[in-house]
Amino acid sequence: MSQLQGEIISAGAPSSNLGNYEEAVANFNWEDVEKQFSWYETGRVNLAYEAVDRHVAAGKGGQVALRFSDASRDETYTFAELQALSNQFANVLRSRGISKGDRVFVFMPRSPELYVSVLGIIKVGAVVGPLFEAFMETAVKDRLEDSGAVALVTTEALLPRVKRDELPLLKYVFLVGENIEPADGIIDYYKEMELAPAEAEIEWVNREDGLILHYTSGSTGKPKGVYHVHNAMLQHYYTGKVVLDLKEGDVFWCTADPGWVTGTSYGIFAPWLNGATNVVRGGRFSPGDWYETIQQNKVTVWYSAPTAFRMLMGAGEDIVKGYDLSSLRHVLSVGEPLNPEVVRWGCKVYGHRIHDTWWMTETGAQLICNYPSMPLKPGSMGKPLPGIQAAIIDDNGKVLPPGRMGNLAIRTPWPSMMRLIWNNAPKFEEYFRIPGWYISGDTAYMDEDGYFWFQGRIDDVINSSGERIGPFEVESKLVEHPAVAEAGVIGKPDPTRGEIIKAFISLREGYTPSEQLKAEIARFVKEGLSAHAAPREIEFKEKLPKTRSGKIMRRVLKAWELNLPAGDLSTIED
Ligand code: 6R9
Repeated sequence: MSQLQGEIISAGAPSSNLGNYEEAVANFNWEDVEKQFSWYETGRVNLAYEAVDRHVAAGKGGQVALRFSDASRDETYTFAELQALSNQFANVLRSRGISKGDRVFVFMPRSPELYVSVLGIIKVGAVVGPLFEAFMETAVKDRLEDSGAVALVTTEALLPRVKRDELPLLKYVFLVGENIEPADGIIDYYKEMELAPAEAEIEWVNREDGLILHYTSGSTGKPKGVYHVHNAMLQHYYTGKVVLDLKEGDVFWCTADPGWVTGTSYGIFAPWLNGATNVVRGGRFSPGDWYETIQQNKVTVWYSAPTAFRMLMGAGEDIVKGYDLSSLRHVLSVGEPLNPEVVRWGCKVYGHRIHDTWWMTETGAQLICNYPSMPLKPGSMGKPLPGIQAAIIDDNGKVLPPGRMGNLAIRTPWPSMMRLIWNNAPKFEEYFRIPGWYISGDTAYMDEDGYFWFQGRIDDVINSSGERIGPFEVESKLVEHPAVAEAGVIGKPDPTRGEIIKAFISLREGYTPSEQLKAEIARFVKEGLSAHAAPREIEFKEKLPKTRSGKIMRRVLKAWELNLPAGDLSTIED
């Protein structure tokens, strides 16, 4: 067991929304959460209505919903304005016959149009498919093809990455940009918006109807479409209340991009379901710009990731002194293990505990968290959300006692649990192979006080800067390069990014290893798949270790890299 476990930082805010943790757990009831929504009385469900229109109906239409800024724009939108704009986009979609259950993707950098589009798609009952702006041709095509997307919202700059001739089901592209030439299937976003009425009928759906399809990586196969339903709003709302601790008047900033689940569940749904002002900052990471964002918007609640906090720590304490960060009340983290050192630094430099939270694309919302009212153990992910039962179980489903490492598992179901993997029932069932449990793929242990401690992944999934990368997707791209015979990809530990992608490659006949070839291969992945999936390190090998069935043994590559014993080699080829 970790010797870190003894360190405790006392509760920050006993008067937070959750209040006493044990009492909240004992008294918890999801029906009490349901009562917060208008559909508890009306029976009419739509997440977009609850996130936006409900606040307007309650007389809060003039409150600021969105504060957007990037290098060229600085804009503010009230709930009433968001309501009107998302109605307009819903009308644009309807005029093209797009309706309930259709998959409509958004592929663009963070912008007000992105947020308006997501809300409009949900308002017509269609399913949102967010795509990260760094995705290149192959990544975009795989996702649009698998989901059978009928429409896409994108920008002129990103359009060349959409291979429309290979996507027969993709009927419409709504293009955000100036001076757009309408062509077949290409629709001028701004022009249509201008003509569309600002009132729209909301498509009332069932709680179990589709909301969003997030593609994420596993260790094998192509990315999986993780499908969530409107019912997830229960947990988005509740975690927004008790984990983000959102209160009337809060200004919330989630630094994640909506291409990833944190950027939708917490960059869109949780803050707006709670009526908070949502800050969105476009552009790249830079410590000065980030502190400026907090200062300028008077951010009160800030949700980011360990890599970002480590980079801010690397930028030092002096730069912090140049900004007024006194608006901050609550700071949180997600995506990868949060180092105790970073938590201590946060206490010292920001004067705030950084609250780690654990969850996954598949879980839809936070499950294991640190709460403002609970003592914090640096290095621990915290305790299960009230209403959630988490446990460490062995491979047969036996619950293990405190201190024993095993599978981190969650009792099924919970409101924001994924409802299916698109087109892949066997993959979905793998997560539920032990009756009554969801198997996360993470390993952890629970201590005597009920705190959970992350240990690692069971599979080969790579976590670089909090982004999940499937080694198979990268390997598949690598072998498309003419010089590459075989490729094996692993996560190599890295002090800032958690892990970086390292590729072991054997070359085809006629190619000689060189630094130039390494750079060219890395660029090939960057341009074909996405920048975050490109290997930062490449090592050429004569031969890669393989099983007799021809599978590359990443475990052996990892052992090579870390100078560890390679373990059981009984299945190796030679
Ligand atoms: C929300 C999100 C999920 C995987 C998960 C785990 C890792 C997330 C963590 C954490 C340690 C935490 N992870 N939170 N590891 N401590 N607090 O990140 O979703 O992109 O699907 O990644 O990320 O390994 O299984 P997703």
